[in-house]
Amino acid sequence: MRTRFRTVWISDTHLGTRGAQAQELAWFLQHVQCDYLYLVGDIIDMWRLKQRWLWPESHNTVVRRILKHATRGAKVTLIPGNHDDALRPYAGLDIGGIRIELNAAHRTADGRSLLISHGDQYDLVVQHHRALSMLGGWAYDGLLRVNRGWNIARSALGLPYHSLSGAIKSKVKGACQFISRFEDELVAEALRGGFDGVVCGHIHKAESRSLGVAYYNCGDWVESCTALVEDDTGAIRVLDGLAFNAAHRSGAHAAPAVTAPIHESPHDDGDEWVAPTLPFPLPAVPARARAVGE
Ligand SMILES: [Mn+2]
Repeated sequence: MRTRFRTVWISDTHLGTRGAQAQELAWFLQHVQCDYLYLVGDIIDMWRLKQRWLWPESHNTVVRRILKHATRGAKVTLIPGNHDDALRPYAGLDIGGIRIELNAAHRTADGRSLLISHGDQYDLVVQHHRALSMLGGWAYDGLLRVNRGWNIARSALGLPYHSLSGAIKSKVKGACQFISRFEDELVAEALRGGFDGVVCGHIHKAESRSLGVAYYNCGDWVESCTALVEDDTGAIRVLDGLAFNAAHRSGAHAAPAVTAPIHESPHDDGDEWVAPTLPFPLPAVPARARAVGE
């Protein structure tokens, strides 16, 4: 049984890293149904994959479930982030039913227009100090490893999950200033473009609030496991993916879940999958486009 939303946004899944919560994400993707699915950047962590190849089967499962949404008729849009900026030259192309765009515009059910962007273009650290931000990424990965050890110890003692790295980040004053600066830049960009709001990712901090225009952040699937969802009235909220998954596992979502008919075979559980036609060889990338995201 799947829960229907009009739109689902996810970002910062960082597939290809050990921190990626691929099993939870695959479960989530299997149990939602939507008309629009936006992948708001840092979906595949190509920076890390370049350093060390890591691709467990669960990461493949996530990719299959995303493609499955496209074959079921959802409009799937991928907006590359800084960790998957190698995809930026392919903006404007359709690959396996997934539309790649540098930024996108979304019209909500209640008629609002939203700018959708990963957001790193508005992060001055990433923009001008790529080497520095990669070092930051390395430090961040170290923190996540510590966080995993911390929570293995906590669960052994019967204590609930606690995000150590989240707690440290939210207490660091510099991080707070960095985050509010990032939010201000994105809100300003939305205002410049005449949008009613902005949807982004990048800083791994899920959010839904008004900063003059609506500011939505998808969060991530490394620590917090969050998504943004829009219902048929146009209301958008942050969804706790782990709570959603737990409710589905316990059957709590079973009855009222899907309101719209799903046209598919009763055995369509999400894993059997027909390979999409890829436009191989991929078209040559114009030299100018390569500069994007550097
Ligand atoms: Mn990012």
